Amino acid sequence: SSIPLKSRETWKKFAVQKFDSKDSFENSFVRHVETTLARSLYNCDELAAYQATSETIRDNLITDWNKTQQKQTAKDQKRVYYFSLEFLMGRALDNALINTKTRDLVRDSVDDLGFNLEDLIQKEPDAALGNGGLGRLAACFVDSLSSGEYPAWGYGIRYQYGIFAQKIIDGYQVETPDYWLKFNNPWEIARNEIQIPIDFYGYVEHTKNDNGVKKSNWIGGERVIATAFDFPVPGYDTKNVNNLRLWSAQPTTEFDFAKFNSGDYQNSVQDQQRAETITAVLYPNDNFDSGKELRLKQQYFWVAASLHDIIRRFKKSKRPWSEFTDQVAIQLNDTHPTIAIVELQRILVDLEGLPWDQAWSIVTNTFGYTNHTVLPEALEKWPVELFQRLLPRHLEIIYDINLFFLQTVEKQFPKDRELLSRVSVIEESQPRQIRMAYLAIIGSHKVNGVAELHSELIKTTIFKDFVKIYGVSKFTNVTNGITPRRWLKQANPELAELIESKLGSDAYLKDLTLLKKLEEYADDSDFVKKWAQVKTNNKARLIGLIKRLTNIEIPNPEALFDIQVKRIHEYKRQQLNIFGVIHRYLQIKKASPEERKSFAPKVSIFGGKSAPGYYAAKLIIKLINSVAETINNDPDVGDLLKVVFIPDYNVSKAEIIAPASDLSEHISTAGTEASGTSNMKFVLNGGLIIGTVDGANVEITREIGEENIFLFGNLSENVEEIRYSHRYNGYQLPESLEEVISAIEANKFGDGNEFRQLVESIKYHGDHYLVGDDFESYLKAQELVDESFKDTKEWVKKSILSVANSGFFSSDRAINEYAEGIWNVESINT
Ligand code: T68
Repeated sequence: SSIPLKSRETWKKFAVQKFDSKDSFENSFVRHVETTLARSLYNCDELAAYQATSETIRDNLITDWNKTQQKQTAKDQKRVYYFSLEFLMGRALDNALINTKTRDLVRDSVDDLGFNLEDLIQKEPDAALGNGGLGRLAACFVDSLSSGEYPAWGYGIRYQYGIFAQKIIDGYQVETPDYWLKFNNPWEIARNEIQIPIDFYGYVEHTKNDNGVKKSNWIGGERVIATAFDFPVPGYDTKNVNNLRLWSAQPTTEFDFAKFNSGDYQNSVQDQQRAETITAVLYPNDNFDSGKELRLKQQYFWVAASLHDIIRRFKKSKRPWSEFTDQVAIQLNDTHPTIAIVELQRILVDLEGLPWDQAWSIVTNTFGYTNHTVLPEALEKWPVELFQRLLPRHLEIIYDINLFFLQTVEKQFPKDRELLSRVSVIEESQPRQIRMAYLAIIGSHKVNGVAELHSELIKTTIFKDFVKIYGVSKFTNVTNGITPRRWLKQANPELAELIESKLGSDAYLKDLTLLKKLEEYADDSDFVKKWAQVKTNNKARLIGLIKRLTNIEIPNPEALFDIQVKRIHEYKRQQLNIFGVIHRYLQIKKASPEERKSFAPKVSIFGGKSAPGYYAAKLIIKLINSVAETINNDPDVGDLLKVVFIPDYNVSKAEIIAPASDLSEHISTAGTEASGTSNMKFVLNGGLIIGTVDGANVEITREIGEENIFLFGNLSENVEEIRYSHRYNGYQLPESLEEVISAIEANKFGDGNEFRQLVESIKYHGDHYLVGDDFESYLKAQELVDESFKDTKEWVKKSILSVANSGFFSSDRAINEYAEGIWNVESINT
């Protein structure tokens, strides 16, 4: 479908020009207002101006996107495909302005046109197609893949509803739908011409070919169409623009004529409509597997469409199948896309006619699997019966994969029946279940955890047997990272500017280790003063957000801002934090007016969503709000303590919150938080951390120095024996925590009865998350924080040194490690 040579000169004459001046920007802006939006200068509000601005930027991105794809096709090197059921992208406009370095020009231009850029940026709804860390990691990774000029695509689902919007009503979380596509979305390109049929249900036909070789053929029973939406992903300071392709489900245009002719028109149309429900809504659970049929349908739909696309691209190159793994690397973001392993094996064996072993070697060399959790309730399992109905041929293939795997294990460890049943992909439970993590390990050439401690833990706990079988080299670590473009330059422009003034350029945004040079200024009093001023300004910005969202006034911007924002989960222990706040409150109440003067003023800030069906997490939200209500209205407390719950925590709010912390909390029970990434965001923005020895906190400590972090609590190696001891020897909560619980029970924070379950799980039901065991140590660490904060100069010095040594936590570094150690892929310019 390419244009004949004789016409190409004409094309080239009119090749699209990118805007590169105020004139050319304004020209394009007005054209988009008048044509794309069909409006005029008499009828252009901020939303329209946001859209015309975005359309203009988008034109530039698409121009570069096209060239990038041509260049990558011409070079024909190995590509990476990042499969993720979640991409928590947030807003696109500001990020595109920063990455393409057009922000100043665009600010001046929209000013000319009668608008304020900051206001236009706020008009964009977040693309919130993810739950938390896992989805945001995928978003940081596609930014780094583009910035590092890797030939890479992201593949996911274009949900019509992202993570729900959270309202707080009477202190309770109330979920409302996030219909983010209400207005035209300038950041997506609908590829309606791409229509991939995806089948479900049906049955398998077993036949033999002319040579007597067995053949299997899946006849699907229900068909939907996958259509593509492309999101251009611009790299920083490069013309490289990669593609994020998200799939949307459509009904087939074929009609059920049997039903139609039998007079059942209504039902035959309704069946078609059901197709759209597949990509309607993101499942709102973080670190939890709910096992719903529609979720499995989402997974297969997305994975089958993506593989179809990848194989079509591969076939264009006319290479033999033996070269597939020189061309394609696929990374599985958690087990959610594990069915891709089975689907590729099915395509190669059933449709392409490859022998099983050859197909299986292609499959295993193609995939890499990233694990994000050790929590048992989060490990995916699917009932065999469900697979039998929904994907009958895939079930057969899983049985065969498992059979061949168990045969090799049997050879290696003869007569160890226990081992065979432990590592079998099929769990012989009632009902029988398929263990997706085991399938992912067996079908991949590398398995990685997301922080050092976590990667060690998976080798010694949940995947121990597989280390014995495959050897330790199959298991590796890639510590998570975050993109400094969004999380420093975009979120904290003042700090970025101050840093640039000392480093002499913005090169640190591509090589974050250059921040190291800031160490030289940790004692420079002028620099220290400016550094502190930036923090104060960012706190003022957050005070404004809090006032707008909650109507709570923060009277004292000098107070210590202590922040915990992340999904609400018992393992993340927001309950420990709020109990600490209550303890502080009780101390203030007990103190005389004279003694009260010695308390350091503090603002305790929370934010985060609970899964809609997670009762305990919802109770924690209610408790935080009830405590806030009491404390904020107690005249004895005054400015000494304020408690805030910021509703609807999301990416765009995180951009305001992360730069404003003095202290942030990363206090999971040791061994439960695989990595954490907000810890990295807060450190990079000059906040100090209070945390447990868990996830990436360990490496943060190593990088920034233990004198710059407030660690506390039991170590992960002791957690199991403590739990065991709780169960068999009983346990006693510390006095300090008993006092806190008594205050709750005495209705000091609304009806104490309401929080009974929360209290009882700690007091009587084993205290699984070790809140009691870590409480005193937590209070001690908080005392050290108070002490430390009094010495402003020392505190700011810690802040500067932390930022200077946080370069390791760039997602650019993480992506380079994946590229070299797992994908064997090179940047396009090497
Ligand atoms: C997070 N996992 C980890 N899961 O909890 C966090 N789960 O420690 C880590 O830093 C981050 O991944 C990135 O590696 C999640 O966010 C989910 O959101 C999730 C979603 C669906 C099902 C299970």
